[in-house]
Amino acid sequence: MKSGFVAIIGRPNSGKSTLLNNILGHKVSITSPKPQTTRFPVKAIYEDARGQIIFIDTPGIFAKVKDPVSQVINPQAEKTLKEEIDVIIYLVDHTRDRNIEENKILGVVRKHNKPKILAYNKIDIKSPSFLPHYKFMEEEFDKTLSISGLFKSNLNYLLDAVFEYLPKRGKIIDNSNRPTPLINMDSKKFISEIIREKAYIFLRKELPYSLTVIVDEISQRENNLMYIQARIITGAQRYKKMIIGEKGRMIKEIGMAARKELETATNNKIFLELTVEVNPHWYQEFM
Ligand SMILES: Nc1nc2c(ncn2[C@@H]2O[C@H](COP(=O)(O)OP(=O)(O)OP(=O)(O)O)[C@@H](O)[C@H]2O)c(=O)[nH]1
Ligand SMILES: [Mg+2]
Repeated sequence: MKSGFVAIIGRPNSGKSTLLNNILGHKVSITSPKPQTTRFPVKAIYEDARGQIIFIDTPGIFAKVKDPVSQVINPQAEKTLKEEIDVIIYLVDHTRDRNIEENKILGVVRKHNKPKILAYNKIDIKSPSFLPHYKFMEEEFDKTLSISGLFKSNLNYLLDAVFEYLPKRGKIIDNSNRPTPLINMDSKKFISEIIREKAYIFLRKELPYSLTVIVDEISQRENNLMYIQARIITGAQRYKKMIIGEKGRMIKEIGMAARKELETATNNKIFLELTVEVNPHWYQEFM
């Protein structure tokens, strides 16, 4: 059999987390239409008759590193590539033109002498397409594929390519007793991510970058009821107001969407107590 570590890298919003979830057939990494959704490398196991892959979904590398969130998450993606990686999947969103971000990532990838797969993602979208602007990259990669992570097109070819380049080796992680393919998240962290995802989806543009979510308690109550207590922590009073929304409508919407998804995932009834707190140093303390 074969096994190894496979990093998925690419610009923010190129579809890395969507791809990982759809390869696994299991949601492990949150996704949203806003860039910089993933904040830390998410590791998860894929397995079939050919062997075992430990996928690492990385935060998209951002060109501007002035804001505190990018300062924390940018180095994480680069650090992942310094760890032991057997294959790199570089996702390109062909619907957006090349820019400084893309150059930065290409620079990071170039330093690696491991097998590299270039995957043009979102091929379900025909126009706009900047594919010709990326063609020059193909010669630096061992293989080039076109995929749609969202619609699961050509993911089998992507997996074939990954297995082709993985070394012959036994299982890296014993997954016989694992409830999920996720490696580096416990249930508190996973639930906080689901809540953060809903905040990304419902809140206006800049706001998601100014918050984090902490789950303080998960307890099993009678009649299949799971009680979850969580806090959204944000940097300023005015953000708190926006997160709560008029007559509490926004926080209610975020909470309801998170609860529904968690109920489906756990097959439990869920009571989610969600509050909002201000802490100007949240990114130092909680990221
Ligand atoms: N049409 C189309 N949309 C896609 C595809 N893959 C992802 N998307 C959308 O692109 C957006 C970003 O997807 P994510 O998976 O969150 O992207 P990401 O690369 O993980 O982003 P960061 O974590 O911010 O770096 C979401 O709105 C996805 O639904 C695809 O194959 N086709
Ligand atoms: Mg992501």
